[in-house]
Amino acid sequence: MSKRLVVALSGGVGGAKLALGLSRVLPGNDLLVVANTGDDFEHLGLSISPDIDTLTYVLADIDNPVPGWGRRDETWSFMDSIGSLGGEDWFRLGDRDLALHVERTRRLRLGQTLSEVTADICRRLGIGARVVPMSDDRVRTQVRSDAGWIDFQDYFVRQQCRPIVHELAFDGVTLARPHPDIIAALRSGDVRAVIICPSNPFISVEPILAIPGMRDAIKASGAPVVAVSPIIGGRAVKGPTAKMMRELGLEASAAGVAARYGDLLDGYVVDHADADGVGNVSARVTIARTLMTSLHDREALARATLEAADALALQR
Ligand code: FO1
Repeated sequence: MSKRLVVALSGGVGGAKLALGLSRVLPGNDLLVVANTGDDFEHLGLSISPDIDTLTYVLADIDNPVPGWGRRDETWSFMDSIGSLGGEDWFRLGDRDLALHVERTRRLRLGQTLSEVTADICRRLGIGARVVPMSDDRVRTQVRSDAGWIDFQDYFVRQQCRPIVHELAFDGVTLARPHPDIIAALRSGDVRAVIICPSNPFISVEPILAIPGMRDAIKASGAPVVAVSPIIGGRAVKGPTAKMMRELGLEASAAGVAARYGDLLDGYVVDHADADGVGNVSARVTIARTLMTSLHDREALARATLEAADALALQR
């Protein structure tokens, strides 16, 4: 009986594209997407989980494909009004999107966990795959710039990634427990592959891997671990990955990202543009088109990544 569960680690925009591809080539209950919550923050009195929401909207096919976050067919009356009242309007919350943050905040205040709220919202939006926060405990990515430590969204959105990044920290991560559903899946003996989606390795994937026990559980799952490079041709497809790597003194390349994941990787999927730069990557390299512009691209990359994992499993 072949193993069926696929566990995908994902952040926001880039990772969500591959998560969608995986959700379309796998039966719904065979995919468990581990969502980064290090980007979460409290804003306007609301508990906001950007990567969970991006994954949810993308998997429910109600995402706004232009920025990659938020909902399509959005209106902005709340933002316009909050601005005219002198409130903070740098973090753009559309009227439809706002309803999710208000409802999540209400339920969390009633004592529901982030994962309970996420599961119910995914069910209501008709999502077949499981979206599970990496932990129900609080983890907050902090960025140390010349001006000292700043919250992630302040760096990423309000300051548009301008500050120089000297260091990253995941506040609370040492006390965070991996969500039990993730550990149960990894221990099931039924995992076909662990996929690290092409999200920013530092801000989206490392918070997940930094949770005590997570890395060991992935290794002990017996499943091949395959990452998809978020760098294409030495430039980050979206977001500050390449800039951040340079500022952190790391090689801003597909090989640099693989080195960051270290011995966790069995396989690594890179774009044709980086084919000759990954000679010294210890993981088994697969060359594929990793730029995902169409739905077909998302599905094709998902299939290529699963095939790479299956080939590795045959070697075991
Ligand atoms: N990113 C921006 O660059 N500007 C925004 O105004 C913005 C609003 C926003 C609202 C809801 C949401 O779920 C995500 C939003 N994002 C915005 C994206 C978010 O900051 C990033 O996607 C992640 O935190 C990084 O992966």
